[in-house]
Amino acid sequence: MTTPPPRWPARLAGLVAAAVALGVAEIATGVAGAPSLVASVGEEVVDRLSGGVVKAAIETFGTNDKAVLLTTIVVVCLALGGLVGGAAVRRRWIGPAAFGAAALVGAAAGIADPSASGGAAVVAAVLAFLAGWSTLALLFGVLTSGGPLPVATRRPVGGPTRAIEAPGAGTAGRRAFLAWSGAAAGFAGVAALGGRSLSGRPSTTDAARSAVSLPPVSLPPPAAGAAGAPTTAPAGLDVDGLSPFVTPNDRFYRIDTALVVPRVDPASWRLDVKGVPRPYSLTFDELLALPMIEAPVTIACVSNEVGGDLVGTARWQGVPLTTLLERGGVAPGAVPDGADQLVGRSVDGFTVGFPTEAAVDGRVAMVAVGMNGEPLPVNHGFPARLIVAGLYGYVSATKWLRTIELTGWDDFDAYWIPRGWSKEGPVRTQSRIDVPRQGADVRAGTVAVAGVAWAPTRGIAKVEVQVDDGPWQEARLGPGWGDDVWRQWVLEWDAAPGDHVLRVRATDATGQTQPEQRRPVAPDGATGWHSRRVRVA
Ligand SMILES: Nc1nc2c(c(=O)[nH]1)N[C@H]1C(S)=C(S)[C@@H](COP(=O)(O)O)O[C@H]1N2
Ligand SMILES: [Mo]
Repeated sequence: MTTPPPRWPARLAGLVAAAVALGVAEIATGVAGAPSLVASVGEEVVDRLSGGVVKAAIETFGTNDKAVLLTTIVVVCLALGGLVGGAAVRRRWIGPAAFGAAALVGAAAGIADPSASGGAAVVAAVLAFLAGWSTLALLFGVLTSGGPLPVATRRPVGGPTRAIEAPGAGTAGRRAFLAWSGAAAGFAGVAALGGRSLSGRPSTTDAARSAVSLPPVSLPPPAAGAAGAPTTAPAGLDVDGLSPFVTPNDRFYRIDTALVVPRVDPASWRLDVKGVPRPYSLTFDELLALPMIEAPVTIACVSNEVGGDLVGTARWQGVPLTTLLERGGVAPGAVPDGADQLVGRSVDGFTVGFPTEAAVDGRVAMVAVGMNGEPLPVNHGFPARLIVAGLYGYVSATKWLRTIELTGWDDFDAYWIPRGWSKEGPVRTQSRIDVPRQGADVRAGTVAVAGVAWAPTRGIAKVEVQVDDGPWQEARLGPGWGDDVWRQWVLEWDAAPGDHVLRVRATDATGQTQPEQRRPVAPDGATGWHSRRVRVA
């Protein structure tokens, strides 16, 4: 007679087997230098979720959205493993079937993931399947017999669907089971950590990036927008806590759908220029050999909330889009018939689309290879990305650029458009208070209220601050560096004791003042005045 065991040991066995499978997948992808299967599954999840959910995740978790998603996937896998273990007690086939199905999902996600290697994903999935299944069998064996390899004579006679006995040898059996489970879990942890640290080792991309030396800039910045912009940044305002005038690369905001940053080898990379009269392709060296501009531009994310920090300013170096289009036979300044949309596609399949007009109307619009005097950081699009002044990143700023293509406005909708975001994405005028911080306690007397305001391509004409219900007072603007670049601003406030609300609003150089009405980031950028509450003592 066989007594069905309590389900809990079996569930624990399933959970541990799932952990071992995940650990083996990590070590296999790590050795191959390929992205984790968990990350590839995450990429699929991101692509399948509605844009609203993705944006909500970005808003809720900020730059931690990726970590939260990956952790969730791991926890779900472990929980499913537990359920599978519980169910497999009576129906043994459920174990291999479930691990096989999970391996198929992982392999399929790896094959579909442009930044993964399909071969490595399949090998990792097969190894994970074998590891998960055999761990489950081993732990069930211990549960049955008190040993990993059930002794034949102790095996109960029964069909293939016979249930496992309760831990055979009472306390000793339970102890053996827990010991084996602990060992397997420890192995899983070591494998996962090992796999992760292997995959974090410096890649050929990092080496190739350090070997790049940016050529000297040969063209003057375009006349419009950056008019009169000096090449070196003017010194910004010196106020404690105020955003630096030029954002250092390692402090620049990062937004993208990539769970694993694409690591592009510049030696095999090509930029394809399509939809022009004479389509062509450039190597990275050929791109670097073309005449370049350097221009400071403030870029912003459409998901930037009022007062948010998804905005930054850098000196971008690159080849003007006009140069690249003319090389393909487009007449200078012209928008060819039926080619009024420029689409930028990345190596990982992300796309943007914006009016071709914006590429040729004289604003800063380039395939950038340099950011603040360095080759593009990997996180910001190495080896090349698009930068177009005055357009939100989701319609213009393709990182890890692979192709630019002219097409019709109605012939293609880029990544975020079917996910509910506006097809056109001009950057709205916004202003932000950096100091004092929200809820800050400040001492009565003179207090510097300071922040930044931006209206790329239009320029900032005026920034005003209101204290409580008082009159709007004009702030002093920091140095200008062309109309594409934000302005720092500061107001010396004579703060009286009590609770106060500070508000800011900017007016762009066309005379438009930011509207007071609060509107959410979707579908085309937030509106409203940023405010801060402070306590003066
Ligand atoms: N390949 C790729 N490029 C991309 C994105 C992306 O998801 N994938 N996101 C865009 C968005 S929404 C923004 S706001 C900018 C952000 O650029 P940054 O990360 O360099 O600040 O990149 C753009 N380029
Ligand atoms: Mo964005």
